[in-house]
Amino acid sequence: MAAYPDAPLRALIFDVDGTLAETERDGHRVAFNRAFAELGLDWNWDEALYGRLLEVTGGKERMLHYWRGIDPAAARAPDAGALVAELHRRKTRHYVDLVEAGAVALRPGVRRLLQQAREAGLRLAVATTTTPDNVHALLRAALGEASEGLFECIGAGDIVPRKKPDPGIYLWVLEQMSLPASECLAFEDSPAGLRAARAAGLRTVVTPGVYTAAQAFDEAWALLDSLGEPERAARGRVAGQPWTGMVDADTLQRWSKPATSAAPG
Ligand code: XBP
Ligand code: MG
Repeated sequence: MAAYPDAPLRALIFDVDGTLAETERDGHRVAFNRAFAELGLDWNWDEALYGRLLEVTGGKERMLHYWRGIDPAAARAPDAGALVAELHRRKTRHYVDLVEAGAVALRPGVRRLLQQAREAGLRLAVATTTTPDNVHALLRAALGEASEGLFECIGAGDIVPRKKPDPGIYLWVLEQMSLPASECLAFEDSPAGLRAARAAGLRTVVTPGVYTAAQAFDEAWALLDSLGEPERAARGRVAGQPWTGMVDADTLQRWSKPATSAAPG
């Protein structure tokens, strides 16, 4: 839109947790608690506490942050990193089990938009802080065989040294795809994700979820309650204008053209 008036839209880059699916409350949180119990820790992350801990992105980073809060000396001991790594290995296994058992579903409009975007010739990628195993498990469970080759690039986890809000994961994906940020759109659900995408130069569609609905997203290019389905339109604003409808490949292309920059159709 106004920011990149002449750039064609070539690719969509999706965050995973909170954006493709509501994975945090019934997936990641439960998996962390199972790992804590397995190793005999009395840590228990209830829904409210977990919401606060989400400000720290990355599971290992989140655990270390929590541990430093309740027992700073132990969290700084030489073997602390090894315990966090072991907890995280177990947590990933539990998360994959939960996802395979159907604990999380795709958010409204996600499957539809992914399919339509591919049919329309848009390239698709993932940029997430979560572990690659988790991404593959979610895509397999939610999309089955259709997930194979759907995303040409999956940027995930420790492939970059710093997690969101650092832009590193988005910059890595753009480099892999040999695309400038001006020809791509990012999809996010959180303030940290939006900051990362914006710092990489990406216009961003934000669909806040259960943990981020009350947060501010002033920098979002579009802010919508979902991507919308035929029977349940998305609502929100696009480029500062109120908007209601269903986000599909045609809509995104139209929004990207200068003629519509004043009034998203
Ligand atoms: C998601 C996260 C992740 C998951 C945990 O952030 O913060 O850390 O909660 O995943 P975003 P791991 O959606 O902004 O990418 O335990 O695999 O790190
Ligand atoms: Mg997210």
